[in-house]
Amino acid sequence: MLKGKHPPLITILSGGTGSVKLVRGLYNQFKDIGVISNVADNFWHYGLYICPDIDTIIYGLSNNLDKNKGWGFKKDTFNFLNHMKSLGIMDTWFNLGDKDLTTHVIRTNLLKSGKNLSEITNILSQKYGLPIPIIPASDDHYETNMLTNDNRIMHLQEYWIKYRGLIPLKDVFYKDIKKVKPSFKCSQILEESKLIVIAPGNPISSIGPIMEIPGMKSILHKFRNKIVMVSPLISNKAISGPSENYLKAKNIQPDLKGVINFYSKITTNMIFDKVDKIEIEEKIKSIYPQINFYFTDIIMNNFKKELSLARYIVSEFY
Ligand code: FO1
Repeated sequence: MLKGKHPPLITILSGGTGSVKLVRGLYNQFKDIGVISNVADNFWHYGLYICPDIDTIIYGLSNNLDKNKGWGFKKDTFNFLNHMKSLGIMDTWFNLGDKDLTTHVIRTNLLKSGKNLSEITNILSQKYGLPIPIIPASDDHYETNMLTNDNRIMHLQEYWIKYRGLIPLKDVFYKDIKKVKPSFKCSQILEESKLIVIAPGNPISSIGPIMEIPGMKSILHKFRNKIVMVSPLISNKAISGPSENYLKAKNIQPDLKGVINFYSKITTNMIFDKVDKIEIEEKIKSIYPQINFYFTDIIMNNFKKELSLARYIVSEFY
């Protein structure tokens, strides 16, 4: 059974540091929400299972997120990592804070005791006082991998953090996704929700891995009239992060039209920034007659703006 009221009214597909702002805006004024989190950025590090997107949501909604970085625990210390660095035996490119480390130790131990990721996420989010369902898109492990121009394959985290996203890319793919199923709660909450919001996360590394789970696109297509996508781009540029780079690597036009096309099979409602109204209405709208376009201020660079975008979504679509 899902936690909270039944059914949750709004479910957000979320991943990465951009999504949490909208999730926080909705949570803070409209508690009855659920979150489906990307899991393809999960990875094993020092023998620990790390789920950055799930943790960003748990920390973000419980007011424990380091808001400057957009990830990790606020005011965390790095004693463990610094000592690791001083020993010089293992890689230390992934910045694990001491409090954050607790989450990964607990999660890894619970996984080893036989619990699945949905159960563990539920235990952690309850401990952080969150009364809403935070649901991994899948309980199975699969991962976003990058194929570089010089034919190296590496995990997204290694590409983005160790190599700072600077190596030219040939492709991005979701390793092992064919073996993966949506988590039980994920399918259930999509069915029950009145509104599904696609957060302004990276289409390739945050939302794409959810959409590409076998069976997921047809579920989303069925619910396309109750789905609304919030654009990750403004004026053809990513609000933050490497969206354009990853879109190019997937041969998707790295601009508004590319994003509209990417999401056009699974939603009929898209929200863009006001500054893009003229371009979309004059050049793109007629190509996608099935899409309803909405325009508002979508930059969430402070808490007030997170709330006001959330309020706009609730007032237009609920
Ligand atoms: N992002 C960074 O750019 N550098 C880091 O060292 C880093 C550490 C880290 C630790 C825990 C965590 O939950 C997230 C962390 N992130 C870091 C963010 C993470 O790489 C991305 O936000 C997501 O994976 C994007 O989906």
